[in-house]
Amino acid sequence: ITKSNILITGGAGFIGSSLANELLPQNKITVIDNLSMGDFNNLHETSNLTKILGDVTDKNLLVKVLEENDFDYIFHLAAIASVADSVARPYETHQVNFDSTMTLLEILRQNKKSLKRFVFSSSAAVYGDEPTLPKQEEGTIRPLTPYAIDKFASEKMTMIYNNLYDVPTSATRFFNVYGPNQNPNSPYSGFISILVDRLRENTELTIFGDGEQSRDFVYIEDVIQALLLIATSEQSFGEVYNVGTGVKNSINDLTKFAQKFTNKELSIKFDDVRQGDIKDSVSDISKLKDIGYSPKFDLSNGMKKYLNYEFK
Ligand code: UD2
Repeated sequence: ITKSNILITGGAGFIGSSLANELLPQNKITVIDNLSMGDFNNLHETSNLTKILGDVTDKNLLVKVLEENDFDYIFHLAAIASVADSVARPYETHQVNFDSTMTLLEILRQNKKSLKRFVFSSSAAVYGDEPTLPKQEEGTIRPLTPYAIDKFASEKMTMIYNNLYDVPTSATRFFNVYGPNQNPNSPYSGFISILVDRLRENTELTIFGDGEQSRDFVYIEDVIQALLLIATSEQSFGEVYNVGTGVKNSINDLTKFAQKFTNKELSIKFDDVRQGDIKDSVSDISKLKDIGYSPKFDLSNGMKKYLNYEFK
């Protein structure tokens, strides 16, 4: 994507800021973020960047920003990305994780302007504890938490606006994304960001369960590749895509790898399995491959790059 006008909600967060930084040299970027997990310092300062401190639940703000700009691409990445938080605060998280999507779509239905694509970021959470592996887009959906329900509803609404109202949309289902600038400071932060934080601070790591549970850990650069492909493919209108690597790794293997690579030994406490935790998760990425995706990072390359960045 070049010479485009782009809105990134949640653009100061982990995935949003990485996407913004990738696109900034060649495009004009507007970022909306309430800095609940994000940080404007994640973004490269350039004259192409407009930062708006605000909330995606603020309808007037969204109306104003879309009125004043003519966006070619909108990446809706703002979310309360915590499953547990959605269980504790279902109504508040619904406003962020669903209502904001609906508001944006509705503004666009009334005036698409030059919009080429609206990309919504959904989650592997929609599969719930469905045990069939790997998870396929057309496979069973079993959303078990307010978070998963809101992501699924947002995703479906995003597709329906494409099909019924010709708002050009697509959606992603992220698996476990990791890399630089992922905020480790919440108990529900990504495991890898917590692991790296514990290595840096020499503090105790807690592993919930026996550590044999596995996830499809996908490096941020591959996620950016996927977002750009999905936003620009002619095939992806009204479609949702798994974004992962297609390979799973256990929490224990990951912990061993990181200790070995950094030459540090962590003190590890094993605790009870986290409520609602899924045993194994891995994506089928054939659909994404069909539009040209080819992940550049396996866990070992990705972890090396991330650890080199953190321990430089
Ligand atoms: C991921 C997403 C979540 C949702 C979900 C869908 C992240 C950060 N979260 O949750 O938004 O999409 O997938 O199923 O990507 N663990 C520890 N110690 C810790 C932290 C975690 O042992 O300090 C374990 C945890 O119990 C789990 C695994 O590590 O078994 C991965 O946890 P996570 O929070 O990184 O991601 P997950 O898969 O629960």
